[in-house]
Amino acid sequence: MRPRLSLAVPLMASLACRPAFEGELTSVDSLGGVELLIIAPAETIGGFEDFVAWKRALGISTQLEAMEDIDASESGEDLTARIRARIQRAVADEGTRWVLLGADAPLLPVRKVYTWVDVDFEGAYYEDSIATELYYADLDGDWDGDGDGAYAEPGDGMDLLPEVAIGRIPARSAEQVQDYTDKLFLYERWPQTDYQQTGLLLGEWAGEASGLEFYSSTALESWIAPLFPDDFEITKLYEAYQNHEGAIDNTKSTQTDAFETGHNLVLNFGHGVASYIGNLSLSDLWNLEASGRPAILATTECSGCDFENEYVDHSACEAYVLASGGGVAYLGNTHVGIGFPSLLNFYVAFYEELFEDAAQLSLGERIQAIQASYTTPEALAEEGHPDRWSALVMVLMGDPTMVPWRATPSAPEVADVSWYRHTDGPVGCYEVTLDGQPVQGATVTWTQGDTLQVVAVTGPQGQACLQVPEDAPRKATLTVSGPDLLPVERSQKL
Ligand SMILES: [Ca+2]
Ligand SMILES: [Ca+2]
Ligand SMILES: [Ca+2]
Repeated sequence: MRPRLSLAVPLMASLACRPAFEGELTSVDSLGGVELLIIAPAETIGGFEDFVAWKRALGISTQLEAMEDIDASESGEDLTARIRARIQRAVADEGTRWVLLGADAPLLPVRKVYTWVDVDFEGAYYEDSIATELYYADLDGDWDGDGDGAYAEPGDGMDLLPEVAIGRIPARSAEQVQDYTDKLFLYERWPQTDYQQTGLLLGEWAGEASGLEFYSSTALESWIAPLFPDDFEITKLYEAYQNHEGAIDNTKSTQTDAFETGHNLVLNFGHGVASYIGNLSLSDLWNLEASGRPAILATTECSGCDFENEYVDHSACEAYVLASGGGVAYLGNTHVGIGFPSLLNFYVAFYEELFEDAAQLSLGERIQAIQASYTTPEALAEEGHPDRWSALVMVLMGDPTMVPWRATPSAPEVADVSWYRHTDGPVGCYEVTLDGQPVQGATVTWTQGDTLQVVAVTGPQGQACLQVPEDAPRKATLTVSGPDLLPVERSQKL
Protein backbone atom coordinates (compact mmCIF):
# COMPACT_ATOMS: atom_id res chain seq x y z
CA MET A 1 0.00 0.00 0.00
CA ARG A 2 1.26 3.47 -0.81
CA PRO A 3 1.93 5.54 2.29
CA ARG A 4 -0.10 8.51 1.07
CA LEU A 5 -0.73 10.16 4.42
CA SER A 6 2.85 10.43 5.46
CA LEU A 7 3.66 12.06 2.16
CA ALA A 8 0.84 14.60 2.10
CA VAL A 9 2.53 17.55 3.76
CA PRO A 10 5.97 17.34 2.15
CA LEU A 11 4.26 16.68 -1.17
CA MET A 12 2.32 19.96 -0.96
CA ALA A 13 5.42 21.83 0.03
CA SER A 14 7.34 20.42 -2.87
CA LEU A 15 4.71 21.39 -5.45
CA ALA A 16 5.77 24.98 -5.24
CA CYS A 17 9.43 24.20 -5.29
CA ARG A 18 10.26 20.98 -7.03
CA PRO A 19 13.97 20.33 -6.70
CA ALA A 20 16.22 20.39 -9.72
CA PHE A 21 16.19 16.69 -10.38
CA GLU A 22 19.61 15.18 -10.81
CA GLY A 23 20.24 11.92 -12.59
CA GLU A 24 18.12 8.87 -13.03
CA LEU A 25 15.80 7.44 -10.45
CA THR A 26 17.13 4.05 -9.47
CA SER A 27 14.93 1.37 -8.04
CA VAL A 28 15.93 -2.03 -6.78
CA ASP A 29 14.41 -3.57 -9.89
CA SER A 30 16.79 -1.77 -12.17
CA LEU A 31 19.74 -2.37 -9.84
CA GLY A 32 19.81 -6.05 -10.65
CA GLY A 33 23.12 -7.79 -10.98
CA VAL A 34 25.49 -9.02 -8.32
CA GLU A 35 28.21 -6.46 -7.66
CA LEU A 36 29.54 -8.43 -4.71
CA LEU A 37 29.37 -12.21 -4.82
CA ILE A 38 30.05 -13.94 -1.51
CA ILE A 39 30.60 -17.68 -1.58
CA ALA A 40 30.54 -19.59 1.69
CA PRO A 41 30.29 -23.23 2.80
CA ALA A 42 27.86 -24.57 5.41
CA GLU A 43 30.41 -24.09 8.23
CA THR A 44 30.52 -20.29 7.87
CA ILE A 45 27.53 -19.12 5.83
CA GLY A 46 25.39 -18.48 8.91
CA GLY A 47 27.77 -15.72 10.06
CA PHE A 48 27.24 -13.37 7.11
CA GLU A 49 23.93 -11.75 8.03
CA ASP A 50 25.30 -8.49 9.43
CA PHE A 51 28.00 -8.29 6.77
CA VAL A 52 25.52 -8.64 3.90
CA ALA A 53 23.04 -6.18 5.42
CA TRP A 54 25.78 -3.57 5.82
CA LYS A 55 27.16 -3.97 2.30
CA ARG A 56 23.65 -3.52 0.91
CA ALA A 57 23.18 -0.42 3.08
CA LEU A 58 26.28 0.94 1.35
CA GLY A 59 24.47 0.48 -1.95
CA ILE A 60 26.38 -2.60 -3.10
CA SER A 61 24.12 -5.25 -4.62
CA THR A 62 25.32 -8.27 -2.69
CA GLN A 63 24.55 -11.94 -3.07
CA LEU A 64 25.50 -14.69 -0.64
CA GLU A 65 25.66 -18.12 -2.25
CA ALA A 66 26.14 -21.54 -0.69
CA MET A 67 29.28 -23.25 -1.96
CA GLU A 68 27.42 -26.56 -1.91
CA ASP A 69 24.80 -25.19 -4.35
CA ILE A 70 27.58 -24.03 -6.67
CA ASP A 71 29.22 -27.45 -6.41
CA ALA A 72 25.94 -29.04 -7.52
CA SER A 73 25.06 -26.64 -10.33
CA GLU A 74 28.33 -25.69 -12.04
CA SER A 75 30.59 -27.87 -14.12
CA GLY A 76 34.36 -28.33 -13.84
CA GLU A 77 36.96 -30.93 -13.00
CA ASP A 78 36.76 -30.36 -9.24
CA LEU A 79 35.08 -28.12 -6.66
CA THR A 80 37.74 -25.42 -7.12
CA ALA A 81 37.01 -25.30 -10.86
CA ARG A 82 33.26 -25.25 -10.26
CA ILE A 83 33.57 -22.27 -7.89
CA ARG A 84 35.63 -20.52 -10.56
CA ALA A 85 33.00 -21.31 -13.19
CA ARG A 86 30.40 -19.56 -11.02
CA ILE A 87 32.69 -16.52 -10.67
CA GLN A 88 33.25 -16.46 -14.44
CA ARG A 89 29.51 -16.43 -15.03
CA ALA A 90 28.95 -13.71 -12.41
CA VAL A 91 31.61 -11.45 -13.93
CA ALA A 92 30.46 -12.06 -17.52
CA ASP A 93 26.69 -11.82 -17.00
CA GLU A 94 25.93 -10.19 -13.65
CA GLY A 95 28.28 -7.22 -13.44
CA THR A 96 30.27 -8.66 -10.55
CA ARG A 97 33.14 -6.41 -9.40
CA TRP A 98 34.12 -8.17 -6.17
CA VAL A 99 34.25 -11.76 -4.99
CA LEU A 100 34.56 -12.61 -1.32
CA LEU A 101 35.57 -16.17 -0.48
CA GLY A 102 33.83 -16.77 2.83
CA ALA A 103 35.94 -19.44 4.53
CA ASP A 104 39.41 -20.76 5.17
CA ALA A 105 40.91 -23.49 2.98
CA PRO A 106 40.26 -26.36 2.78
CA LEU A 107 36.61 -25.60 3.69
CA LEU A 108 36.60 -23.40 0.61
CA PRO A 109 39.48 -24.78 -1.46
CA VAL A 110 42.31 -22.95 -3.18
CA ARG A 111 44.05 -23.89 -6.45
CA LYS A 112 47.64 -25.14 -6.24
CA VAL A 113 49.82 -24.18 -9.17
CA TYR A 114 53.31 -24.61 -10.56
CA THR A 115 55.95 -21.93 -11.09
CA TRP A 116 59.57 -21.06 -10.42
CA VAL A 117 61.68 -17.96 -9.89
CA ASP A 118 65.36 -17.08 -9.57
CA VAL A 119 66.18 -13.70 -8.01
CA ASP A 120 69.11 -11.84 -6.49
CA PHE A 121 69.34 -12.18 -2.70
CA GLU A 122 66.57 -14.78 -2.57
CA GLY A 123 67.95 -17.56 -4.76
CA ALA A 124 65.96 -19.98 -6.89
CA TYR A 125 62.64 -21.55 -6.00
CA TYR A 126 60.81 -24.23 -7.91
CA GLU A 127 57.37 -24.94 -6.57
CA ASP A 128 54.58 -27.18 -7.78
CA SER A 129 52.04 -26.45 -5.04
CA ILE A 130 51.72 -22.69 -4.67
CA ALA A 131 48.34 -21.65 -3.31
CA THR A 132 46.98 -18.91 -5.57
CA GLU A 133 43.80 -16.88 -5.21
CA LEU A 134 44.48 -15.41 -8.64
CA TYR A 135 42.94 -18.58 -10.10
CA TYR A 136 39.56 -17.18 -8.99
CA ALA A 137 40.26 -13.67 -10.33
CA ASP A 138 42.08 -14.15 -13.65
CA LEU A 139 39.20 -15.67 -15.54
CA ASP A 140 40.89 -16.35 -18.89
CA GLY A 141 41.06 -19.93 -20.04
CA ASP A 142 41.00 -22.80 -17.58
CA TRP A 143 44.59 -22.48 -16.29
CA ASP A 144 45.46 -25.93 -17.59
CA GLY A 145 45.27 -25.49 -21.34
CA ASP A 146 47.39 -28.56 -22.06
CA GLY A 147 45.30 -30.66 -19.68
CA ASP A 148 48.27 -32.25 -17.90
CA GLY A 149 46.97 -31.45 -14.42
CA ALA A 150 49.74 -28.92 -13.72
CA TYR A 151 48.12 -25.49 -13.46
CA ALA A 152 49.58 -22.10 -14.47
CA GLU A 153 52.37 -23.35 -16.73
CA PRO A 154 53.23 -20.93 -19.52
CA GLY A 155 50.78 -21.64 -22.31
CA ASP A 156 48.06 -22.87 -19.95
CA GLY A 157 45.81 -20.02 -21.08
CA MET A 158 45.79 -17.44 -18.28
CA ASP A 159 47.33 -13.95 -18.53
CA LEU A 160 47.68 -13.48 -14.73
CA LEU A 161 45.71 -10.22 -14.90
CA PRO A 162 42.62 -10.27 -12.68
CA GLU A 163 39.17 -9.56 -14.12
CA VAL A 164 37.60 -9.15 -10.68
CA ALA A 165 38.71 -7.98 -7.24
CA ILE A 166 39.03 -10.79 -4.74
CA GLY A 167 39.46 -11.28 -1.01
CA ARG A 168 38.94 -14.01 1.55
CA ILE A 169 37.74 -14.18 5.14
CA PRO A 170 39.70 -17.21 6.40
CA ALA A 171 37.01 -18.25 8.89
CA ARG A 172 36.30 -21.80 10.02
CA SER A 173 33.03 -20.96 11.78
CA ALA A 174 30.11 -18.54 11.60
CA GLU A 175 31.43 -16.96 14.82
CA GLN A 176 34.70 -16.07 13.15
CA VAL A 177 32.81 -14.40 10.30
CA GLN A 178 30.94 -12.33 12.88
CA ASP A 179 34.22 -11.47 14.65
CA TYR A 180 35.63 -10.25 11.34
CA THR A 181 32.47 -8.27 10.61
CA ASP A 182 32.67 -6.57 14.01
CA LYS A 183 36.20 -5.45 13.18
CA LEU A 184 35.19 -4.27 9.71
CA PHE A 185 32.50 -2.13 11.36
CA LEU A 186 35.21 -0.53 13.52
CA TYR A 187 37.01 0.42 10.31
CA GLU A 188 34.22 1.64 8.06
CA ARG A 189 30.95 1.97 9.96
CA TRP A 190 31.74 3.41 13.39
CA PRO A 191 35.40 4.34 13.15
CA GLN A 192 37.36 6.26 15.72
CA THR A 193 38.36 9.44 13.94
CA ASP A 194 41.82 9.91 15.38
CA TYR A 195 43.84 7.51 13.26
CA GLN A 196 42.95 7.68 9.55
CA GLN A 197 45.98 9.86 8.83
CA THR A 198 48.50 7.52 10.40
CA GLY A 199 50.95 5.03 8.96
CA LEU A 200 53.33 2.47 10.43
CA LEU A 201 56.50 1.36 8.65
CA LEU A 202 58.42 -1.71 9.82
CA GLY A 203 61.96 -2.21 8.54
CA GLU A 204 64.64 -4.77 9.26
CA TRP A 205 67.84 -6.38 8.04
CA ALA A 206 67.32 -7.31 4.41
CA GLY A 207 70.48 -9.14 3.39
CA GLU A 208 74.18 -9.01 2.80
CA ALA A 209 76.11 -8.76 -0.46
CA SER A 210 79.84 -8.26 -1.05
CA GLY A 211 80.34 -7.70 2.66
CA LEU A 212 77.73 -4.92 2.82
CA GLU A 213 74.67 -5.16 5.06
CA PHE A 214 71.37 -3.95 3.64
CA TYR A 215 68.35 -2.83 5.63
CA SER A 216 64.85 -2.48 4.22
CA SER A 217 64.48 0.80 6.13
CA THR A 218 66.62 2.36 3.39
CA ALA A 219 63.99 1.41 0.82
CA LEU A 220 61.15 2.54 3.07
CA GLU A 221 62.83 5.92 3.62
CA SER A 222 63.74 6.44 -0.04
CA TRP A 223 60.62 5.15 -1.76
CA ILE A 224 57.64 4.65 0.54
CA ALA A 225 57.65 7.28 3.31
CA PRO A 226 57.77 10.23 0.84
CA LEU A 227 54.53 8.98 -0.77
CA PHE A 228 52.46 9.61 2.36
CA PRO A 229 50.78 13.04 2.46
CA ASP A 230 52.39 15.64 4.74
CA ASP A 231 49.49 15.57 7.18
CA PHE A 232 50.01 11.86 7.88
CA GLU A 233 51.79 10.90 11.05
CA ILE A 234 54.22 8.05 10.32
CA THR A 235 55.60 5.78 13.02
CA LYS A 236 58.88 4.14 12.00
CA LEU A 237 60.15 0.96 13.61
CA TYR A 238 63.51 0.10 12.08
CA GLU A 239 66.21 -2.32 13.15
CA ALA A 240 68.75 0.23 11.90
CA TYR A 241 66.87 3.04 13.62
CA GLN A 242 70.05 4.99 14.48
CA ASN A 243 70.44 5.82 10.79
CA HIS A 244 67.06 7.53 10.50
CA GLU A 245 65.82 10.54 12.42
CA GLY A 246 62.57 9.89 14.25
CA ALA A 247 62.79 6.11 13.96
CA ILE A 248 62.78 3.78 16.94
CA ASP A 249 64.03 0.22 17.35
CA ASN A 250 61.94 -2.55 15.80
CA THR A 251 61.48 -5.05 18.62
CA LYS A 252 58.68 -7.26 19.87
CA SER A 253 57.84 -4.67 22.50
CA THR A 254 57.76 -1.63 20.20
CA GLN A 255 55.81 -3.56 17.57
CA THR A 256 53.26 -4.73 20.13
CA ASP A 257 52.83 -1.15 21.36
CA ALA A 258 52.39 0.11 17.81
CA PHE A 259 49.81 -2.57 16.91
CA GLU A 260 47.91 -1.95 20.14
CA THR A 261 47.83 1.81 19.48
CA GLY A 262 46.43 1.25 15.98
CA HIS A 263 47.37 2.78 12.63
CA ASN A 264 45.44 3.06 9.39
CA LEU A 265 48.10 1.85 6.93
CA VAL A 266 50.92 -0.51 7.86
CA LEU A 267 53.76 -1.71 5.63
CA ASN A 268 56.13 -4.37 6.91
CA PHE A 269 59.12 -4.66 4.60
CA GLY A 270 60.78 -7.75 5.98
CA HIS A 271 61.45 -11.45 6.02
CA GLY A 272 58.87 -13.84 7.31
CA VAL A 273 57.46 -17.27 8.00
CA ALA A 274 53.91 -18.60 8.25
CA SER A 275 53.68 -18.16 12.00
CA TYR A 276 54.96 -14.58 12.43
CA ILE A 277 54.26 -10.99 11.46
CA GLY A 278 57.49 -9.12 12.14
CA ASN A 279 58.42 -9.98 15.74
CA LEU A 280 54.98 -11.29 16.74
CA SER A 281 54.21 -15.01 16.90
CA LEU A 282 50.80 -16.55 16.31
CA SER A 283 49.93 -16.42 20.00
CA ASP A 284 51.15 -12.81 20.22
CA LEU A 285 48.85 -11.95 17.32
CA TRP A 286 45.82 -13.69 18.82
CA ASN A 287 46.47 -11.94 22.14
CA LEU A 288 46.96 -8.38 20.85
CA GLU A 289 44.86 -5.95 22.81
CA ALA A 290 42.19 -4.48 20.55
CA SER A 291 42.86 -0.84 19.83
CA GLY A 292 39.54 -0.29 18.11
CA ARG A 293 41.63 1.06 15.25
CA PRO A 294 42.12 -1.89 12.89
CA ALA A 295 44.72 -1.47 10.16
CA ILE A 296 45.25 -2.42 6.56
CA LEU A 297 48.58 -4.24 6.64
CA ALA A 298 50.72 -4.85 3.57
CA THR A 299 53.88 -6.90 3.70
CA THR A 300 56.69 -8.42 1.70
CA GLU A 301 57.14 -11.25 4.23
CA CYS A 302 57.54 -14.77 2.93
CA SER A 303 54.71 -17.21 3.67
CA GLY A 304 52.97 -14.94 6.21
CA CYS A 305 49.77 -15.87 4.43
CA ASP A 306 50.36 -19.60 3.98
CA PHE A 307 46.67 -19.95 4.79
CA GLU A 308 46.20 -23.43 3.41
CA ASN A 309 49.00 -24.81 5.60
CA GLU A 310 47.72 -28.23 6.68
CA TYR A 311 49.59 -28.29 10.00
CA VAL A 312 48.07 -25.18 11.53
CA ASP A 313 44.50 -23.99 11.12
CA HIS A 314 45.44 -20.34 10.98
CA SER A 315 48.69 -18.80 9.78
CA ALA A 316 49.87 -15.30 10.73
CA CYS A 317 47.70 -13.41 8.24
CA GLU A 318 44.63 -15.29 9.41
CA ALA A 319 45.29 -14.61 13.09
CA TYR A 320 45.82 -10.96 12.20
CA VAL A 321 42.43 -10.50 10.53
CA LEU A 322 40.41 -12.87 12.77
CA ALA A 323 41.68 -11.84 16.23
CA SER A 324 39.99 -8.99 18.07
CA GLY A 325 43.26 -7.00 17.95
CA GLY A 326 45.30 -6.74 14.76
CA GLY A 327 43.85 -5.50 11.52
CA VAL A 328 40.99 -5.63 9.08
CA ALA A 329 42.97 -6.53 5.94
CA TYR A 330 46.26 -8.25 5.11
CA LEU A 331 47.99 -8.06 1.75
CA GLY A 332 50.90 -10.48 1.53
CA ASN A 333 52.22 -13.75 0.19
CA THR A 334 51.20 -17.40 0.35
CA HIS A 335 54.82 -18.40 -0.35
CA VAL A 336 58.18 -16.68 -0.83
CA GLY A 337 57.74 -12.91 -1.15
CA ILE A 338 59.98 -11.18 -3.69
CA GLY A 339 60.71 -7.94 -1.82
CA PHE A 340 63.18 -6.75 -4.46
CA PRO A 341 62.28 -5.94 -7.13
CA SER A 342 58.62 -6.99 -7.50
CA LEU A 343 57.00 -6.03 -4.23
CA LEU A 344 58.90 -2.77 -3.78
CA ASN A 345 57.66 -1.74 -7.24
CA PHE A 346 54.17 -2.96 -6.41
CA TYR A 347 53.94 -1.08 -3.11
CA VAL A 348 55.41 2.13 -4.55
CA ALA A 349 52.66 2.04 -7.19
CA PHE A 350 50.07 1.03 -4.60
CA TYR A 351 50.70 3.93 -2.18
CA GLU A 352 51.27 6.40 -4.99
CA GLU A 353 47.89 5.60 -6.52
CA LEU A 354 46.17 5.32 -3.17
CA PHE A 355 47.11 8.89 -2.27
CA GLU A 356 47.09 10.54 -5.69
CA ASP A 357 44.19 9.00 -7.58
CA ALA A 358 41.13 11.24 -7.38
CA ALA A 359 38.91 8.16 -7.57
CA GLN A 360 38.35 6.50 -4.22
CA LEU A 361 38.69 2.82 -5.15
CA SER A 362 37.94 -0.08 -2.86
CA LEU A 363 40.95 -1.97 -1.55
CA GLY A 364 40.27 -4.93 -3.85
CA GLU A 365 39.90 -2.74 -6.92
CA ARG A 366 43.06 -0.82 -6.04
CA ILE A 367 45.05 -4.05 -5.82
CA GLN A 368 43.49 -5.28 -9.05
CA ALA A 369 44.45 -2.05 -10.83
CA ILE A 370 48.05 -2.10 -9.56
CA GLN A 371 48.49 -5.76 -10.48
CA ALA A 372 47.86 -4.69 -14.07
CA SER A 373 49.82 -1.43 -14.06
CA TYR A 374 53.01 -2.06 -12.07
CA THR A 375 54.36 -4.72 -14.43
CA THR A 376 53.92 -5.74 -18.07
CA PRO A 377 52.07 -8.57 -19.81
CA GLU A 378 55.46 -9.74 -21.12
CA ALA A 379 56.91 -10.04 -17.62
CA LEU A 380 53.86 -11.95 -16.43
CA ALA A 381 54.19 -14.34 -19.36
CA GLU A 382 57.90 -15.00 -18.83
CA GLU A 383 58.71 -18.17 -16.93
CA GLY A 384 60.99 -17.45 -13.96
CA HIS A 385 60.16 -13.71 -13.88
CA PRO A 386 59.75 -12.40 -10.33
CA ASP A 387 56.58 -10.47 -11.24
CA ARG A 388 55.03 -13.69 -12.50
CA TRP A 389 55.80 -15.35 -9.18
CA SER A 390 54.48 -12.36 -7.22
CA ALA A 391 51.22 -12.35 -9.19
CA LEU A 392 50.64 -15.94 -8.15
CA VAL A 393 51.55 -15.69 -4.46
CA MET A 394 49.96 -12.33 -3.55
CA VAL A 395 46.78 -12.63 -1.54
CA LEU A 396 44.27 -10.31 0.14
CA MET A 397 42.77 -11.47 3.41
CA GLY A 398 39.77 -9.30 4.15
CA ASP A 399 36.83 -7.57 2.52
CA PRO A 400 37.78 -6.41 -1.00
CA THR A 401 34.96 -3.82 -1.06
CA MET A 402 36.24 -1.79 1.90
CA VAL A 403 37.57 1.62 0.96
CA PRO A 404 40.85 2.66 2.62
CA TRP A 405 40.58 5.95 4.49
CA ARG A 406 42.85 8.68 3.15
CA ALA A 407 41.68 11.51 5.40
CA THR A 408 39.94 12.04 8.72
CA PRO A 409 36.26 11.43 7.98
CA SER A 410 33.51 13.92 8.84
CA ALA A 411 29.82 13.39 9.46
CA PRO A 412 27.79 15.09 6.72
CA GLU A 413 24.49 16.89 7.22
CA VAL A 414 21.65 15.06 5.53
CA ALA A 415 18.54 17.16 4.90
CA ASP A 416 15.22 15.81 3.78
CA VAL A 417 14.56 18.42 1.05
CA SER A 418 11.35 17.36 -0.57
CA TRP A 419 8.93 14.60 -1.32
CA TYR A 420 6.86 14.69 -4.47
CA ARG A 421 4.88 12.41 -6.72
CA HIS A 422 6.75 11.26 -9.79
CA THR A 423 4.70 9.59 -12.56
CA ASP A 424 5.80 6.22 -11.15
CA GLY A 425 5.07 7.01 -7.52
CA PRO A 426 6.37 9.05 -4.60
CA VAL A 427 9.94 10.27 -4.56
CA GLY A 428 12.06 11.50 -1.67
CA CYS A 429 14.99 13.84 -2.15
CA TYR A 430 17.92 14.46 0.16
CA GLU A 431 20.62 17.04 0.23
CA VAL A 432 24.02 16.04 1.60
CA THR A 433 26.34 18.82 2.76
CA LEU A 434 29.57 19.17 4.68
CA ASP A 435 30.20 22.54 6.35
CA GLY A 436 27.45 23.97 4.16
CA GLN A 437 29.03 22.75 0.91
CA PRO A 438 27.25 20.17 -1.28
CA VAL A 439 28.77 16.69 -1.30
CA GLN A 440 28.84 15.08 -4.72
CA GLY A 441 29.17 11.31 -5.10
CA ALA A 442 27.65 10.29 -1.77
CA THR A 443 25.64 7.08 -1.87
CA VAL A 444 22.13 7.25 -0.43
CA THR A 445 20.16 4.06 0.21
CA TRP A 446 16.95 2.82 1.73
CA THR A 447 17.19 -0.64 3.21
CA GLN A 448 14.88 -2.76 5.26
CA GLY A 449 16.53 -5.48 7.27
CA ASP A 450 19.11 -6.88 4.91
CA THR A 451 17.15 -5.89 1.79
CA LEU A 452 18.40 -3.04 -0.34
CA GLN A 453 15.34 -1.16 -1.60
CA VAL A 454 16.77 1.81 -3.46
CA VAL A 455 20.13 3.44 -4.08
CA ALA A 456 21.03 6.83 -5.57
CA VAL A 457 24.15 8.95 -5.75
CA THR A 458 24.27 12.70 -5.06
CA GLY A 459 24.94 15.03 -7.97
CA PRO A 460 26.86 18.33 -8.13
CA GLN A 461 24.24 20.07 -5.92
CA GLY A 462 24.61 17.34 -3.30
CA GLN A 463 21.14 16.02 -3.99
CA ALA A 464 19.84 12.53 -4.56
CA CYS A 465 16.26 11.46 -5.18
CA LEU A 466 14.96 7.98 -4.44
CA GLN A 467 11.69 6.55 -5.59
CA VAL A 468 9.55 4.61 -3.14
CA PRO A 469 9.25 1.09 -4.58
CA GLU A 470 5.79 -0.35 -5.28
CA ASP A 471 5.65 -2.73 -2.33
CA ALA A 472 8.00 -0.84 -0.06
CA PRO A 473 7.77 -1.24 3.68
CA ARG A 474 6.52 1.87 5.51
CA LYS A 475 9.75 2.21 7.37
CA ALA A 476 13.27 1.88 6.05
CA THR A 477 16.79 2.71 7.14
CA LEU A 478 18.36 5.65 5.37
CA THR A 479 22.12 5.27 4.95
CA VAL A 480 24.39 7.94 3.49
CA SER A 481 28.02 7.03 2.82
CA GLY A 482 30.83 8.22 0.63
CA PRO A 483 34.46 9.23 0.26
CA ASP A 484 35.88 10.50 3.57
CA LEU A 485 32.38 10.54 5.09
CA LEU A 486 31.32 8.97 8.34
CA PRO A 487 28.26 6.93 7.42
CA VAL A 488 24.93 8.40 8.52
CA GLU A 489 22.19 5.91 9.40
CA ARG A 490 18.69 6.77 10.53
CA SER A 491 15.17 5.48 10.23
CA GLN A 492 12.94 6.87 7.50
CA LYS A 493 9.19 6.71 6.98
CA LEU A 494 8.29 5.95 3.37
CA1 LIG B 1 49.23 -27.50 -17.59
CA1 LIG C 1 42.89 -12.08 -17.16
CA1 LIG D 1 44.17 -21.57 7.24
